[in-house]
Amino acid sequence: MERTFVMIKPDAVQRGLIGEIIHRFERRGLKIVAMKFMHVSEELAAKHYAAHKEKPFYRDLIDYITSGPVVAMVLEGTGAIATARTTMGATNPAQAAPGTIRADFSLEIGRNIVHGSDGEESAAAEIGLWFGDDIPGWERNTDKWIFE
Ligand code: DAT
Ligand code: MG
Repeated sequence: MERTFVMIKPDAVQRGLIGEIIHRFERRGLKIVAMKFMHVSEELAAKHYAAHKEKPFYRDLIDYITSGPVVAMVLEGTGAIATARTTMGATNPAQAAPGTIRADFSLEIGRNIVHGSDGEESAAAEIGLWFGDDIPGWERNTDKWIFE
């Protein structure tokens, strides 16, 4: 079963949206297999956003993600990587579809409240970086009503 890394960013934590965001993923059927409330070090932020190092917005991005606590999690389910991304909506909330997390709760690209891995490679790398590679699975009583 596919796994993806999701992070509730500092703005969402500050705005009291942790429960609301987790609710969206939970309700969709994605299974939480790891989760922690934590502060992001400069070092972890740099590793997480290494692909964006040369971008003009890189410094702002690092400042933003280290500006307060976040909630990091690993979600599991059928096509979890793409499903989490469609539940989140487009990177720029101005272009995100109504009903997505980003469209419903945010306005600007630099305050887009949630992160989700964008592919198999980044999902594996981000899960390893934030949680290590030994996350146990668990059997959810509702699995057979959500997964065929
Ligand atoms: P996503 O978070 O949807 O995977 P990304 O990986 O392209 O998007 O970029 C990571 C984050 O960087 C994104 O959530 C917000 C910020 N960002 C991306 N493009 C930006 C831009 N053009 N200006 C400012 N911030 C940007
Ligand atoms: Mg990305």
